[in-house]
Amino acid sequence: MTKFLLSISLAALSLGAFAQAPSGYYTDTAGLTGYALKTRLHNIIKTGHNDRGYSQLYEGYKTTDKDRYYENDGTLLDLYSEKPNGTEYSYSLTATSDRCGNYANEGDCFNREHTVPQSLFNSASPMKNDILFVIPTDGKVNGQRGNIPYGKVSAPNWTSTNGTKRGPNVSGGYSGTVFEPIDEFKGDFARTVFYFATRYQDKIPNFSQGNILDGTSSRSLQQWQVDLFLEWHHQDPVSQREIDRNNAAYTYQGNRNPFVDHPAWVDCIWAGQNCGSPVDTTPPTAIHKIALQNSIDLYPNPASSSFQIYVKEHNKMTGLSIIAIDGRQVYSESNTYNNQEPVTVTIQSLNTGMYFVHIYTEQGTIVKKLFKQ
Ligand SMILES: [Ca+2]
Ligand SMILES: [Ca+2]
Repeated sequence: MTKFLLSISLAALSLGAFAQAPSGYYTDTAGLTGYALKTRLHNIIKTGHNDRGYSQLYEGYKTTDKDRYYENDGTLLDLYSEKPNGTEYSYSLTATSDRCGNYANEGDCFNREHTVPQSLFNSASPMKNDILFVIPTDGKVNGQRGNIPYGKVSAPNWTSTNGTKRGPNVSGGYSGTVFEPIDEFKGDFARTVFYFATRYQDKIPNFSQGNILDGTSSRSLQQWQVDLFLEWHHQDPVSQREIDRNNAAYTYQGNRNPFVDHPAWVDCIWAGQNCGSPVDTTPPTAIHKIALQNSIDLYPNPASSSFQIYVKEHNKMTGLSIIAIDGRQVYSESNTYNNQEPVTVTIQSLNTGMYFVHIYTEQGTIVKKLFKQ
């Protein structure tokens, strides 16, 4: 009856570009809480981790750290120099001349920043080469940080052009000098350090602790760092950038940051809260609704000719419909969907504007806004 020539096809994963956590990646985590959950995650993310070496990081960054969110121009997205509401100097991901090298000023070159300093593990592999916590940043800003912890600064003794600060810590529990990223990326750094604390929990007792680590395989981080990163984790939730980066890193080195995939696990492990989410099967609660909403991603959005629906491992899609802003249903479909592949929906025939995509799943209906351009 509908004239709209929409079609749904199950697109094959092409070169892993649309990779997501494969079904079963987080197997045997159900029912685990606290450090038992952390240890299970440790074993999961250690398995399949393929150390690509140090020089390959620059190749990896071409897929993990491309700016598709701010300038959206395919240059490097550097968390130490990005101005979310302004223009900053730009680095090419392909020109080797933009890689440090010597620098005198911000904007001269970028290099590889160990968010947990490599001095703590004596620059040993695979830590030194792990793209999930070794990120590309401006050389000058990286140098100003050195190997000090992240923390909160109120009286900076140095500030970068995007507002990243260095100075005495005021977050409590530590009185030394710390480094504070901008608000936009505070949660990103928190989840990155939580990844490190989980991936390397077996080695941490043998590392230098550096006012960051606590020498244990359980909590792994000093309490003041836990308190700080829990705050930043809540203040700055997981962004599309982090989801995309996690997928690209998985393609690059074969493991994932579980705290980008399941933010509630941060609370369950380090705060003793939220352990029911996202595999909670109890009646809907606010947390369950958020988990349900987060179990589906729709990308790209806005979309011109087609978009894709990604279903995460704890849910299963059973159908969808698209509703125009005046309430007309312009498409509906049900099918047997394979969770391991994104569902591609062709929308070339739709007029530009906003639509509501109703995605039916085994755990309930999810409504997402879609902008056709
Ligand atoms: Ca910018
Ligand atoms: Ca963020």
